[in-house]
Amino acid sequence: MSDKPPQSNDQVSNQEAPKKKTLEDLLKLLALQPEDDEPKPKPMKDYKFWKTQPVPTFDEKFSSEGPIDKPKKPEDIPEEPSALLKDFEWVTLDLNTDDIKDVYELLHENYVEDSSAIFRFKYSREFFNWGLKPPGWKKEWHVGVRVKDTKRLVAFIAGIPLDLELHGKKIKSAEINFICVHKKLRNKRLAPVLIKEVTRRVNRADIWQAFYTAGVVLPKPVTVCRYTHRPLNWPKLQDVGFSGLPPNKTMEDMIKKYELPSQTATSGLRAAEFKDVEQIYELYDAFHNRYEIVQRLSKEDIAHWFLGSTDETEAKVNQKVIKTFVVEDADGKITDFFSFYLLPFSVLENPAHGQLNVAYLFYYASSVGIGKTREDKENQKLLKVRLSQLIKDALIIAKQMDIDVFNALTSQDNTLFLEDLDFGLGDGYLNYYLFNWRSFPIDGGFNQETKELESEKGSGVGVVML
Ligand code: MYA
Repeated sequence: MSDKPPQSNDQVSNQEAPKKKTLEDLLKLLALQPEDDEPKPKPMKDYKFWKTQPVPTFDEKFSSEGPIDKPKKPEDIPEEPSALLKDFEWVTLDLNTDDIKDVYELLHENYVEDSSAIFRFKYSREFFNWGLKPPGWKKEWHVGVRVKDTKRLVAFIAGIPLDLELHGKKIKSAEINFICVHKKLRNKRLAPVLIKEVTRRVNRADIWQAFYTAGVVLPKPVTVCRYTHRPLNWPKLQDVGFSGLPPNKTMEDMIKKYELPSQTATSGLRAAEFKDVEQIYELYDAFHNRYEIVQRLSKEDIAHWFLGSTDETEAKVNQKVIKTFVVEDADGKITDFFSFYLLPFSVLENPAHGQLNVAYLFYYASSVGIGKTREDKENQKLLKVRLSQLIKDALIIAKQMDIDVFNALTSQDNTLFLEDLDFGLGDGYLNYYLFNWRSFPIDGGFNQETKELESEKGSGVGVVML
């Protein structure tokens, strides 16, 4: 991990100058991944916690998919959490109250592992209202640890309900995210305690499987995707310290390379509205049959995840975070949609820029891909053309919104358009995990040996996590 702060631009032109942070470093940061090497698994015996959990080992061979633990009942699970050290207490955070502020402050200060401490995820009330309160959310699954005396929040883990479908089988699950331990309490085995507590609470609700992603390698990923990034505002990225000018290129070359038309190209493209929920639901549901692992969404979920909330007033506020666009044809039929969410970085110690605006590709669907598989080469060509146009429009809209960089993984059908739209391969990888479920491996959109995109094969991953 580099401990040098980003250097100014004129230092890059000098061959002897220290290496600047590059966009790849930014992407590692976004992936919450150490800045040095690609994460590698440890020997299984060294996973002191994970080797005790119902997860597959790295070299395990199995011939059928399914749960790892023997079936249990909620009554078999303790009613109370296990004890913490005497200075700390368990809390259930109520994100309808000011607890939400404690959560985004803890994460702002402690979530990002950037040694120069210059870049931090800038979470907001709207981000967590959207990301942690989907239909059916449970207060009990937002678990915190506070210091008894001061009531300061020092650790957090969140679960939300997730209707997963894996290789055609529906699995009622929890999605676990945002585990965070205060920097001063790191490496004291608090993370396993948090994980066990959220497991207890989820099990008490009669749910026995979970889905989660992480930059670190744990036993055993069901798939791995690679981060990619598409600069929209090269000069600003350079200003804040992520320039990485390729050899023999000037700033003008880079501006030209990433130039976009000022207007979108798809006719009938417009912002999604509540009246579209039914049609987005049908489109999303049918399109997602093409993936091996899928998040199934109800109509309420569609309103929440794509319009910001099931409540129209709250949705307007949360639309600061989630942006969805539909394509409506002349007959009023919605043929496609795409969405992206915004999570900026605070930039500390920079006189010109206090914030880096970052967009993340979220879900999309197109009628072009419905009823077809990845093996259908002719349809893949058509889908490539359609998605390239749609996501190019997403980039244009993001640019109009003053977004500086647009990120996407190699999941979904992204490999069909990433290269054509000048997304660069990042050094960050995202591992996908299932708790208490054995699954056959799923393609993640890049070749694990060469690390290159698998443009034709694509991925089987239809789930996007925040
Ligand atoms: S991914 C986002 C992760 N968060 C961050 O990167 C924020 C900054 N980092 C931190 O706050 C801390 O470093 C964390 C670890 C909290 C990550 N997922 O307490 P420790 C294992 C799972 O001494 P700390 C996300 O949110 C590690 O291998 N396990 O370590 C998804 C070791 O175990 P083992 C992790 O650094 C969360 C043990 O923890 C992770 O102080 C999914 C060390 O503990 C990680 N990201 O704290 C959670 N990082 O000895 C699982 C380290 O075995 C959910 N470890 O190697 C499982 C499903 C539960 C519900 C089930 C319901 C049915």
